[in-house]
This record gives sequence, C-alpha cells and structure tokens, in this order.
Amino acid sequence: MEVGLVGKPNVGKSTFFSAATRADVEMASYPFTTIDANKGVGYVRSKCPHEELGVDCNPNHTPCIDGTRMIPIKIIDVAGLVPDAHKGKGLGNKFLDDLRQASTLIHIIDASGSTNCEGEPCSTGEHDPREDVAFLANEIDHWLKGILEKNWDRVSRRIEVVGGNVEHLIFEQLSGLGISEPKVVFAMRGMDLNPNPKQWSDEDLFRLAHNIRMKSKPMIIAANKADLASEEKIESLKELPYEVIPTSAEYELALRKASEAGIVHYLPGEDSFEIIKDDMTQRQKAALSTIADFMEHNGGLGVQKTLEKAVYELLDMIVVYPVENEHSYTDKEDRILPDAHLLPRGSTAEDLAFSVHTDIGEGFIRAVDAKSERIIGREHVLKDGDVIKIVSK
Ligand SMILES: Nc1nc2c(ncn2[C@@H]2O[C@H](COP(=O)(O)OP(=O)(O)OP(=O)(O)O)[C@@H](O)[C@H]2O)c(=O)[nH]1
Ligand SMILES: [Mg+2]
Repeated sequence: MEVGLVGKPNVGKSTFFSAATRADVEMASYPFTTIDANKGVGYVRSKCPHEELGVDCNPNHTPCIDGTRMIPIKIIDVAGLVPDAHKGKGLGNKFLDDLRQASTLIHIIDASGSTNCEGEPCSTGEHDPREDVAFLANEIDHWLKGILEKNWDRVSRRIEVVGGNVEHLIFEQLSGLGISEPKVVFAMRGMDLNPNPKQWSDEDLFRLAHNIRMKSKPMIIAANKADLASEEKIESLKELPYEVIPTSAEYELALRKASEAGIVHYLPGEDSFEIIKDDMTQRQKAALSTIADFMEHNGGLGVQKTLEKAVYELLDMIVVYPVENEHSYTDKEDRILPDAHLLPRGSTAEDLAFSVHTDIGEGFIRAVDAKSERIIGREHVLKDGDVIKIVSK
C-alpha cells in the first residue's frame, strides 16, 4: 500500500515526506527541488490489542509505543506539477508515472497562498490555493486518459471485430496502476457509453479517466503552511469537494527532530508535547511555544492526521494481527502479537492468509479468532483489531 504526495512545486511535499518518514531529503524554497521521487516508510497508528488481551507485546516491525501500534506504509514524494504538465510543461509527465502504484493521493497545497501557479514564492495571500485543486485533478485525469488512449485504435478495433468485455479491456489498458477490475466496472457504471469503444469521443475518454481516478485513487488535501495562512484562507478551503486538513509540515518536522534530540517528548499525531530538556535557548523556547499554540488551535500539526484519514477513511483499511498460537498470541519465535497487517475493510480470513504469504493463502484450511477462540472459515469477514491464527497445509 502506497500513499502518493502530489502538488505543484514548492508547497512542502518533501517537508511533509521528511516529517512523516524522517528521511533526509532535499527541501528548498524554489520550484523543482525534487526531481527524482523520494520513497520512504511512514506510519499510521492503531490501538494495540495487547492491553485488552492482558499481555505485553514484542512486535517485529510494527513498534508499539504506550499501547499505540505503528503500522508502516509506503510514501512517495514526487516532483512538483504545473498546469499543462500533461503537455510536457515543467517536468511534464515524468513524475506522474512515479504515482502508478499509489492507492491514495495526498494533495499538498500552500494554504497561505504564498506560492504562485508556477511554484515560485509570492506575497502571502496573493495566490488562491483553491485554483490548485482543480488544476491538479485535471492534470492527473489527462495523464490517466493518456494511458487509456495508448494503442487505443488497435485495442478498440479488436473489440469491434472479435467482441469482448469492454470493462476488462479498460482494466488491461490500466495494468500496472494497481486498479482492480471491479473498480473499473464501478467507475463505468451509469456513464452511458456507446457499447462500441471505437465510437467513444475524446470527451468520453476524459470522463472515463476522471471517474476511474475518483474511484481508484481517492484524494485528500493537506492545507500546508497553515502556520502562515489567515483564518479566512483556511475557511475558504472548506468549500472544496475534498476533505481538507490544515497542516504544518515545517512544524511537524521541527518537532520530530526536537524529539529525536531529546528536547521534547512527542508522539506524532498527538495534539501536544512535553518539554523534557531545561537548558534551551530563548529562540528554541519561543519556537516551541509557537508550535504549541498552533497545535492547540488546530488539534495537532495535521501530518499524521492526513496520513491516517487517507488510510483509514479514504481507503477504509482495518488492522489485523496474525498469530501462530491463538492462546499465547505468539509466532514461532515466541514474539507476542508480532505483526499487524493493513487490509481493506471486508477482507476475509483467506485474504489475511494471502497477505501473510501466498503459500499460506493457497494452503488455507481454517482460522481461529483468538479473542473469541472460535473457528472461522475462509469467507469469514474480519474486523479491525482482530487477532487471527491461520491453519494452513
Ligand atoms: N511556513 C512553512 N513553510 C513550509 C512548510 N512546509 C514546507 N515549507 C517550506 O516551503 C519550501 C518548499 O518546501 P519543499 O518541501 O522543498 O517543497 P516541495 O513541494 O517538495 O517542492 P518541489 O520539490 O520543488 O516540488 C521550503 O522552504 C520549506 O521549508 C510549512 O508547513 N510551513
Ligand atoms: Mg520536493
């Protein structure tokens, strides 16, 4: 599962990425700082079942901090996009191809309006960030349309001559984009397209690309640089047809660094932090006090909240804990609650088995819900927080 960070240049995508992954990447106040995509691992939080089960956990790759499990997610930070990128402007389409595998997009905007259309700094409030939302979605739609159109004459002719399922054809055209066939069927429903794709107009293909994006790569907006934005600017973003979360990637990065340096105790996503070092300079104290005020006003810094909304709400994922012993909740190495898997809501015990390993999925016999100690079958739909043992050949 991969989350893509998109937006025009200079809005703070790499700062957001660095805050979320703590990878050191290039960030600067001019456009096109990032050229090659940065890939890294961030986390979403989930309540660890260890307390409910009355055990102490010792996880493998999903650390548990004070009862909160940190579940890794892949994050990709790509080059900035300018209007008409799909025609080759700016860095053109190059960056869009980096987003093929992203399941959800976080569109980062400069909510303070201090970055113009081209990604160059301008006076605060001068630019209307709402304009960026429409243009970016439009660029992604054009990019998807371009993929749909590749060899379109040959492909649509095949349907015309030998027949075949149009949805399947579209699905095949989009292979490599991580879009499932049911999503394509869902996107095409009610579009009233001519059954013969050879008759589709340019406009039809664009509408189709748009619908596919809306269904397969849901988007949320991080209203970044909220620390510089006026109340009115933030308020004006509420009318956008997407969920908008005010963020300050800069503050998040500063606070995570302060936490690593032992200056504060801060768990990403919390709405406050604790100062644990006494000897600070006046400047450090003032900076931390500004950050604390922002957090109080906004209920946190927004970075973690945006990631979690994308994963848990837009993608509707749940967290499930596979174990090998349903009584001690351990794996072979006696690690208690060793792993946590993110799965789409509606996933079954068999889906979990495949997520653990293809062989386990193929050899699935039955599973046990460790909390209720009930035996469950392959079709059993899992719930968030389930602890499951899989019995496999
Ligand atoms: N005030 C403020 N400045 C920020 C914030 N996030 C990023 N910045 C600044 O904005 C500038 C651009 O940040 P980057 O992270 O390099 O932006 P980008 O979107 O990756 O830019 P490109 O790679 O050029 O597309 C830098 O000077 C950052 O310090 C924020 O939340 N608040
Ligand atoms: Mg960048």
